[in-house]
Parts: sequence; C-alpha cells; structure tokens
Amino acid sequence: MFSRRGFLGTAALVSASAVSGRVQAASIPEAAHMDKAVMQPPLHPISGPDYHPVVTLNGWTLPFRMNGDWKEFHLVAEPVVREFAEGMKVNLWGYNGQSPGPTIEAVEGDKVRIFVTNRLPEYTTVHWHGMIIPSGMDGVGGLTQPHIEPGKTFVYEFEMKKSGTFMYHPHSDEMVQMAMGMMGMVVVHPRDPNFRPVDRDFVFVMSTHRVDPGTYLPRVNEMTDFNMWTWNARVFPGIDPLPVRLGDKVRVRIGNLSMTNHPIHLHGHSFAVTCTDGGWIPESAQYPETTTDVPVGAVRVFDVLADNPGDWAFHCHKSHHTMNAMGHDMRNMIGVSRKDLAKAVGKLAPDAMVMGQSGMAMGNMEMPAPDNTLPMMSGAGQFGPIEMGGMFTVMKIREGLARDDYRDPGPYQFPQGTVAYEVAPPAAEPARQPASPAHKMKM
Ligand SMILES: [Cu+2]
Repeated sequence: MFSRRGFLGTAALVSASAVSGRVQAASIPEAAHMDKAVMQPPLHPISGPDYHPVVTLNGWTLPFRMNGDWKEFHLVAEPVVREFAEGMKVNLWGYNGQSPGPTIEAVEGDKVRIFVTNRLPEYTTVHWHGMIIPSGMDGVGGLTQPHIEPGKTFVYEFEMKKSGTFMYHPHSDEMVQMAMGMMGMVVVHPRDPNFRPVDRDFVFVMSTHRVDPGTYLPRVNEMTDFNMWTWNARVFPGIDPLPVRLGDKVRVRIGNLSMTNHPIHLHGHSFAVTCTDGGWIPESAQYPETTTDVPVGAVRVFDVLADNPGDWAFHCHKSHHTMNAMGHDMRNMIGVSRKDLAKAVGKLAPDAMVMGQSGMAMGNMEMPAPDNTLPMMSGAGQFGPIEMGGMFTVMKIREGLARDDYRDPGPYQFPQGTVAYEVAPPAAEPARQPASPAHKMKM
C-alpha cells in the first residue's frame, strides 16, 4: 500500500486551488513511495475529469494533487531494490521506491506539472516518449535542458494533447540508466469516456537485464546476451496474473524499453492492436491476431473480448525469453549416449554432470545454484511443474468476478470432460504403416 506520505499526496491537497505564499514556499508535492512489487488496486480519480483507471502488473499509479487547474506529480529518481521473483532481489535505479517507476495517469487536455527530484549519484533527465509536448519539455539532456544534477529538482509542465499510452525514461547516460531499470509508463485517458471504453485495463513495460548468477547488480554494458527477461521488472512465477471477468472487454498496454523485440502471444483468443505510442488505430485498419510484435522503443495496445473462460498462457513467444538465468553456449546433447559421454568427460573432469541427452525438462530436478539465483524455469500448476520463467504469466478468465477485483482467483476449475486425458496404453507399439498411394496428395 501507499505510505502515509503518499496518501496525503492524493487526499489532503486536492483543493489547493488558491496558491498562497505558504503553498508557494512548500510548493513541491510530497512524493508517494511504494515498498512492494505487488499490483495495487486501480486508483480512481477523486478530482479532475473522470476516467476508468488502469492497473499496472506488479506496480502502481502515482497519486497526484490539483493545484489550481494543474495536476501535480512528483517523481523521485533513486536507487531501489527490486524483487524479480521470490528468491531474487536486484539493486536497480528507479523511481519512488520501485523499478519501473509508477504509472502516471491523466486525461486528454489536462495540464500537468511533474516534479523530478534526483537522488541518484549521477545526473539524469526524464524524456516523455511519444507525447506531443513543447521541445523544451522533451527531457533530452544537453539538447533541450541541462541535466538534473544529484540533489536537484526540475519541473516539467505541459498539456496532455492526445490520449494514448506512452513511456518515460532518462535521456541522460541512458545506456546505464535504462539497464539499471529507469523507466515507467504514462496513460492518457480520452476526454470522452465513451471513446473505446473497456472493463479492465492492464499496463506494463518490458525490460531486459544481465544479472549473473549469485550477483545483485545488472551488468550495464551487456548488449545482447541478457538472462533476465522482465515484465515490469518481474519474471515468472513472480509476474502477477491478469484476473478477468468472463465477458469483460480487456485492454493490455505493453511498452518495450528492452534491447530487442518481443512477440507477445495470448492463448485462447484473438485480439486487435488498437493503439500504439503514436496514437489510436482506426477500426478500419485493425485486424485479428494472436501474437503481436512489440518493437524496441514502442508501445502496442491490444483489446480483447474475454469470452473464453480458463487459465490462458500469456507470454513472449521467443522461447529463450520464457527462461530465467541460463547459459546460451551449451551444446545440444539430445541423442548422445550418456554412458559413453560420461566416461569420456569423467576422465577430464571427474565431478562433471552430463545432462540433456533426452532434452532438458527439469520438472523433477533441482540444480544447486548460488544465492540470489532463480531456477531457469519454475512455477507450479495444478497438473505439475510449469516449465517457464521470464516473460510469462496467465490471463485468468472467470465468471462472476466483481468489478475492480484484481485478486488472483486461483487455478481454473475445469468443467468435467474438458481436459486432455490419457488413454489406456496399447499392449504393443501401435502399428504404423507407410502412407498408401491413396493418401498421397492429388495434384
Ligand atoms: Cu521476448
């Protein structure tokens, strides 16, 4: 939950429309702070125009205060400790206690004033990716503003000219600062609440990190060989499920500030990409998909009608991105005789373990690992191990969830007779025969 300081930020200051000298003297709003990597309930607006708020996977929305007709937010750039999943914590840089930073929500036409305080050991800026704003508010250090030195607070002021889904991140030593986790999402709701409304609205940003087993700090110079593929700086089984009520219209907003593209796939449904960080896609240009590629430095938003109850995998389709820390330079041992190989390897390295001769399924295997290291794949389902890590979670579509109830509804109760099942084994290997000419394709 929010700290007490955070609550004051939302509630106590909402009527500060008259700017007195005293308010001026204390004009920087309090900065809310989050101490957990758990999805917080949607933050309904208590002032300004109404909207249906988003929820952030393993995250939260930054509270604001009204000051006259300005919406005021306060971001604090600072070192944070982020739990990627139970059993692994990483020292990152982020905002207001977590990485990624909180989601900023506003409404088309809002005037916003965003205070940014730098508590990092080096300078920073904030760039508002995709937003149509004056050049001097664009946050490119050196080009459009001086860098924000440690200990300083800068203010960004602009109007939210268009609705949509955007991102924020530094444009100041950005290779280091983004590898350290400095990023967040901005959602600008349409002024007209009847424009493409949905019942549930999820948002997250993807990042990648190289955190060697047993260590606590990303290697910021890594360019390609990452081992932590995260949604909102979490990996499976640490990523929140997406609980959805059967029949809900669902929106999922996905930002990508990693170093590669991610083809994001949802099972059991087809969806349409309805918005990018460039704006809303006209209905006439939408088409059905089950996977959408999210390029680097881009946002893809899809809308889906959740009309198929169940537990539906939702993941990046690059299979290495649904794994946690692993080496990528192992040889393929499938089909290699373990006996012969173990004998040969044993001469050279008596303690070596020969693995992988029948694949690498790990369901019943525990590998010793250093502290602060997650298994390559883990997670428990009602039928056994879920051999996934990284960018994987589950959309849980259920009948009868309450509006705005985002609690994990638990495993799906499959109706009888709807689960794939085993048949009695045949006495002998089933007979097989070559395809007869009659089976050959007619040309
Ligand atoms: Cu991926």
